[in-house]
Amino acid sequence: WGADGHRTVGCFLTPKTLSFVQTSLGTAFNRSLGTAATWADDVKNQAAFTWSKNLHFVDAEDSPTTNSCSVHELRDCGNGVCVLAAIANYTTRLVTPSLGTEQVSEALRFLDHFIGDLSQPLHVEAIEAGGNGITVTCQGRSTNLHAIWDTNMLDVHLNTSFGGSIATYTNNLVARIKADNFSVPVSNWLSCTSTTEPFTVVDPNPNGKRDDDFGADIRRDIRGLLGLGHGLDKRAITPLACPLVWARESNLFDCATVFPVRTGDLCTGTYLANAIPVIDIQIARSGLRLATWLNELLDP
Ligand code: DCM
Ligand code: DCM
Ligand code: DCM
Ligand code: ZN
Ligand code: ZN
Repeated sequence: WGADGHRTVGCFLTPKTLSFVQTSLGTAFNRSLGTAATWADDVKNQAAFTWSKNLHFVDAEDSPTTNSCSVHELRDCGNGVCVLAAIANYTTRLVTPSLGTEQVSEALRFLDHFIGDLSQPLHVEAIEAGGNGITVTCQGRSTNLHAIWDTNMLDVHLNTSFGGSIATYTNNLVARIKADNFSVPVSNWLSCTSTTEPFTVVDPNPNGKRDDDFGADIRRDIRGLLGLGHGLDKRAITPLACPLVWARESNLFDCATVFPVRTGDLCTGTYLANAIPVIDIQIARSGLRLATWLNELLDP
């Protein structure tokens, strides 16, 4: 769902950031973060990019069906192959010009996409591969829980309230951001935006455990352990504090909204009605956070 949200981003970039972004993406991506946001999904099944497939999510090993939600950097991304480590990796690569313009542009496309993915609650959940294995009904058709959160409920929402127009929807989200018209004040969305603050091991989580409670083996050397997979593994990635904060926020919706009471057709009635405010705030929030992240990196 990132592509839709990231049409809102252009409005919040500073002139300097916007100029960098437009040049870096180039005409191949319409000089637009909205257009470029789908690239990472387009390439992940191509042989040259299969290594990136598991960077789109973090398999949080919690238990949303018993109302226990949590994300732990070390438990859930201990091997460094997850969306949290990917955001850290591409944040660094975006501001490393020595990599060359193509790699910097690729880093921007990945960040554009992964900050959107992180806002989808089922991209921060391990159960049944983020709900891909849970069969549900949507508008009379059999599909899976992950797919309706990625696509189908948003499509129904667009058709029902915005004439099927993504532009109308994103303009509405931008207006609501500017009017501070969401259940959580917009200023709170930006309480954690540092692009450099590292994740620290002594990291209290909602269950009162610490992230360093997950085994001596993974306690030894976080920096060394959290290198990305495949050909990237020689480079240590320092995981960042703020993407973990955003991940926990997403993941809490698994307990509050995604997993409870899943009966009947989920793309209508109460389930959809409960999902819509989550979809709206998560898409709006990820767009504004991406813009803020890019401004901090490219126009500090
Ligand atoms: N947009 C808007 N109002 C703004 C800024 C942008 O309606 N103040 C729209 C124009 C594009 C989309 O948001 O449809 C994002 O633009 P871009 O393609 O530059 O990402
Ligand atoms: N996905 C996820 N968590 C997993 C596996 C997959 O969030 N453990 C996401 C990635 C895609 C979607 O589910 O958005 C479909 O995955 P795939 O294309 O790998 O079937
Ligand atoms: N790559 C990446 N992140 C890194 C290192 C590399 O995404 N930290 C990507 C860039 C190339 C591929 O992996 O697409 C191989 O890069 P290299 O030959 O520099 O290892
Ligand atoms: Zn994705
Ligand atoms: Zn998905």
